[in-house]
Amino acid sequence: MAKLFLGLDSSTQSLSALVINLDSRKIIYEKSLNFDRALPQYKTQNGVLPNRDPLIKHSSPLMWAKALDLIFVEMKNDGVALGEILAISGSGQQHGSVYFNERAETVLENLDSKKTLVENLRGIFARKTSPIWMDSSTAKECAEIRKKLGGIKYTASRTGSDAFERFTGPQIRKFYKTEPDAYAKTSHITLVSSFMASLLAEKIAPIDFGDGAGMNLMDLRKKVWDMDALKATAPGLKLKLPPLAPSGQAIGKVGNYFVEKFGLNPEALSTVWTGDNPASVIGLGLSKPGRVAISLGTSDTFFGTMEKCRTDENGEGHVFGSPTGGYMTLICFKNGSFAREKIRELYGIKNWDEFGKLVASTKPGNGGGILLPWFEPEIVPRVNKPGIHRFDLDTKNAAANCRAIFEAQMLSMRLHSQWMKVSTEKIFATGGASNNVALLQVMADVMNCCVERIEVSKGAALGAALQAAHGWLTAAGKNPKWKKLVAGFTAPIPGSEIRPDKKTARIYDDLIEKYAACENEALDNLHKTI
Ligand code: XUL
Repeated sequence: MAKLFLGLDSSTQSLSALVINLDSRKIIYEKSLNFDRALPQYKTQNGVLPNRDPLIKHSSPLMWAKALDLIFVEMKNDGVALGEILAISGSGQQHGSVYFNERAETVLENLDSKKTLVENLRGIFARKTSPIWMDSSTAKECAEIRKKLGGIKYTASRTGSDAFERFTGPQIRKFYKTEPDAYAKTSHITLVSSFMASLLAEKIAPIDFGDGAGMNLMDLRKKVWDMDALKATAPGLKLKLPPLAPSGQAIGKVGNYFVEKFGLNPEALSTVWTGDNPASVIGLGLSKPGRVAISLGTSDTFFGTMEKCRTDENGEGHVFGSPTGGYMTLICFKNGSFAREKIRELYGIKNWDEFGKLVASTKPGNGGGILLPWFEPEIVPRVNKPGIHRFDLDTKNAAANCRAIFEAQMLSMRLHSQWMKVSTEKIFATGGASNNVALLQVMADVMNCCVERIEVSKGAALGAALQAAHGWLTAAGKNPKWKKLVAGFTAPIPGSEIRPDKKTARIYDDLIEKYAACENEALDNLHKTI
């Protein structure tokens, strides 16, 4: 029997499945199901339910459950040898939360395979919708929690991050304050990751140290629920939270529902899921500190692993438990591809090829021209009042503005990742804009580091499949090593290496000072106008 492992990734816009064969070291199946297109009855836009308040971003846990049913139907129809899968793991969009009532445990233990998952799960939610990571409606609750925990530095050093609007603790606090009756009727709170794992295991699944650190509720160093943080968030919270556990740890056998309905092997293991960023650490082969990934997606993220736990005193970056052991860092810049697209639109640039050509036609450093591209409220640095700011930059010069936006995004990453004190020896670039060579050259020069491209569309799902394999080997008493396990699966795209130009890199050593000064000036002005 082939050694097959299934990884699922429940992201904002889609549910993806990826199957690996550990013997042949091949990805043998990949499928993605887009929520808006496959499940229009839930009326989401890009996976989010419409809301009049632009700060509120919720989604539907029933839609995620429906997608789980559908992806198994797809796998079965596509002839995936479901009976040969030895273990399943997964990853979910981070921070989102699901609220169960007291019926949930019994219903989960008795899922009826003659019904759909949605039919089974009706009536087990204490809150119909789930706040997700894009929600920024909890500024007040963040301030309250931060104050009770002793300020930014202390909150960050204790829980891994300052209190952030999208983090689960502030979201729970808002729920408790605005819907106290529904909060009182909540018996279990899960994350997106542990919700999906609970369906597969047919019992409330643990939360792992990676996703758990995205809640402002876990003591990062001790890896237990932090009683002060819990108290600062909402009363009686400890009883509503599942236990914490390492990702990939076996929860038990996969539930009967999936065995009877889709022909899964009754001996297959169901394991603890993690967040999509922690899973990508595995899927991108970042277990070695010094290798970082820059993902140029909806939001741009910068992440990598750290052996020692170090947190950001300024409270901009995050530290999570890494699924490969130790810690991982993550900095999330909200104005990623959206801001790049805005500039493209603004200057009527046809496509990304042309955008890249314009960047390449200008000189590195842009003659000192700087653009702060905060089209949307920004996470790093914190900007609540969107707007763009130009310094020594001609608004009419399209090419200079194209260069300026990407230089600013890279300079900002360099500036705001200094607290990690990780000396970067290789950057793996992923995400939509990473196939633009002109942009990658700017990345290599600003960071003064070699950049290689790696296919990320499957980064989290691949990480999840490898995590399933790791969990299965561990449960079998083996002592799997991550380096060996991921070998062959996580290679960068051959020939994609871009080296920094040493002379150009020096230009950015100077420009970063000016960038920091411009950022400070813009932030000072913003604070004056708020
Ligand atoms: C990380 C974050 C996002 C989501 C996207 O803190 O909020 O990257 O995990 O799914």
